[in-house]
Amino acid sequence: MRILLINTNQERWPIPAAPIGLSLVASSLRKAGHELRVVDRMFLFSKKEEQNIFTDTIREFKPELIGISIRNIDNTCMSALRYYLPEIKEVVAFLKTLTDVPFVVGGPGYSLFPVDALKYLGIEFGVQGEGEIACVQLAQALGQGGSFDHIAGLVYEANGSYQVNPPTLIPDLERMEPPAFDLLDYKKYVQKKSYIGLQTKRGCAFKCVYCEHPRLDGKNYRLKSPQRVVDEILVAKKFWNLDYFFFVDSVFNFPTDHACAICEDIIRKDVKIKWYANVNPVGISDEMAFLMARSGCIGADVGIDVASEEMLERMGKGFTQADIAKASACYRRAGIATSFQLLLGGPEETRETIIDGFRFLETMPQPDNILTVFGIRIYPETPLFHIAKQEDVVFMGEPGDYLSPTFHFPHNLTQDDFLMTENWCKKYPHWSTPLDPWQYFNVMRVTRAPKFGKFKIS
Ligand code: B12
Ligand code: SF4
Repeated sequence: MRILLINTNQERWPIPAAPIGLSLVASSLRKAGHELRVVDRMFLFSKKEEQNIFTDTIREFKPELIGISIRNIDNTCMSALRYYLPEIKEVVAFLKTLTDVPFVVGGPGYSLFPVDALKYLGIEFGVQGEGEIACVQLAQALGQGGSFDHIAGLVYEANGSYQVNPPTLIPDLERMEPPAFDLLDYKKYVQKKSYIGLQTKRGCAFKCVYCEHPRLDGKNYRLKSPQRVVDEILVAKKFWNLDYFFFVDSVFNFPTDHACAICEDIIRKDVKIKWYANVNPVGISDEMAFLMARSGCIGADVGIDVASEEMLERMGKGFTQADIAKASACYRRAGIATSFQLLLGGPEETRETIIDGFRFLETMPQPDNILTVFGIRIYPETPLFHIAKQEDVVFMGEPGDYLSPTFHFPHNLTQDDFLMTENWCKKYPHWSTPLDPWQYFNVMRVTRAPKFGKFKIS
C-alpha cells in the first residue's frame, strides 16, 4: 500500500522537536512492505508552499492511506497560549479536498483525547498510544478487507458511535525496527539548535497528579539494552554525520542502574556524542552526574514542577526539596547545564506556597535557568482532572470541553499574586517570568544551544 505520513507540528519553540514517533511508525510500515512518503510541515513556512507540496505529492504518489501525526494539541502554557488543533483541522480539510482515501491520526498529543480529537478533525481512524503495530495492522485490514476489532488502540466510528479498542503496550521494544532516520531531514533540525531524538525505554513509574503518560506508556519500564541504544545512536550518527542527541524518555535518569549502564556503554564504545535529556532529581549522585557528563551529557531539563514541600507532596512528585538541592549541586559539579521548570497553580496552591517554593529555590545551588508557567493543563481521567471538577478551572472552550486548552488554576490566586510572582522572577536574569515567554526563550538558549550559546556555570 502507498502511505503518506504527515508531521503536522510547526512549533519551533523552544526548539523544533523532530517527529521521532512518526519515524518509528514509518520504519514498521516500511518493514511490512509498504511504500512511504513523508511530508514534514516543520520547515514549511507558508500556506501556499505547503498546499503546493501536498497537491504535488498526492497527485504523483497517489497515496492509499494518509497518516497524520499530532505531537502537540496546545503548548500547555496558560499565560502565553498557543492552540494548534484548529490549524491542523484546516490542513486535514485541505487534504480531504485532494483525495478521498482514509486517514489515520496518532501521536502523543492526539492520544490524550482519542475520541474528541478524532471527531473534531473529521478523520476516519485514530491510534491511541503506540503506533508501530497498530498502523501495520490497519494498513493490512484496509488493504485486504479485514475487521478492525483486533487492532489494539484503534479508534473509529462503527454503527453510529465510536469504537475504542483498548491500547496495549509493545512488550519487547528491541523487536521493533529502529527509527527511519533517512525519512527526516535532521540537518535542518540541528541547524535550528535541535537534536536527534531517541528513546532508551518506555514507561513511567512516577505519579504526578496531572500526567496521563503512565497510563499511555505503562507504569512499568520497558527498557532497551545499552547495546541497542548505542546501535541506534551509531546508525543515526553515521547517516547524518551529526552528534547532538536528545533522550526523549519521560525521565532519563530512572531507573538509575539502566541510565548508568547506557552512559557506561557510550563511554566504553567511545561514541562521542553530546546529549540532552529530561530528568528528575531522584537518585542523582555525584557519581551518576559525572558519569552522565563523561558520556556527553551537556544539559538537562529537570522536571521539578513545584518547589515548596507542600506542593511537591500535592503534585505527587515523589521527591523532596532535599533531593532537588542535592541534584542541582551534583549537576553543577559535573558541569551539566540545567533548566528547572515550575508549573504554578496546582491543587491548593496559594501565595504562601509560591513564596515558600521561591525562597527555597533562592537558597539552593542555582540551576542555569528556572522557567515558570502559570496554570496546569488538565488531561482527562488524571487525578488533577478529578480534583479540578470540584474547583475553578480555566476553560478556553465550553465548560466540559477539555480538548480546547483547559487549565487548573486556583481561584484564590489574585492579580496581585500574579504580579508578585512576576516581580519576584524579574529579580534574577536566569529566571523566566510566567508572563513573558520570549524571555523564556532567551533563558532557554543558555542550556539549549551549547554550540551557539555560552554555558553559565559558575
Ligand atoms: C521529549 C519531549 C519534549 C522535548 C522534545 C525533544 C526532542 N528533540 O524531541 C522538549 C523538552 C524539547 C519538549 C518540548 C515541548 N513539549 Co514535549 N514532550 C516530550 C515527551 C516527554 C516525549 C515525546 C517523544 O518524543 N516520545 C517518543 C516517541 C517515540 O513517542 P510518540 O511521539 O508518542 O510516538 C508514538 C505514538 O504517539 C504513535 N504515533 C506518533 N505519530 C504517529 C502518527 C500516526 C499516523 C500514528 C497512527 C501513530 C503515531 O506511534 C509512536 C511510536 O509508538 C512527551 C510526553 C510523552 N511521554 O509522550 C512530551 C509532550 C509531547 N510535550 C508536550 C508539550 C506541550 C511540549 C511543548 C509545547 C512545551 C512548551 N510549552 O514548551 C514543547 C513543544 C516543542 C515542539 N517544538 O513541538 C505535550 C503535548 C500535550 C499537549 N497538550 O498537546 C506532551 C505530550 C507532554 C504533556 N503530557 O504535556 N517536549
Ligand atoms: S515523571 Fe513525567 S511522565 Fe512520569 S508521571 Fe511525572 S510528569 Fe508524567
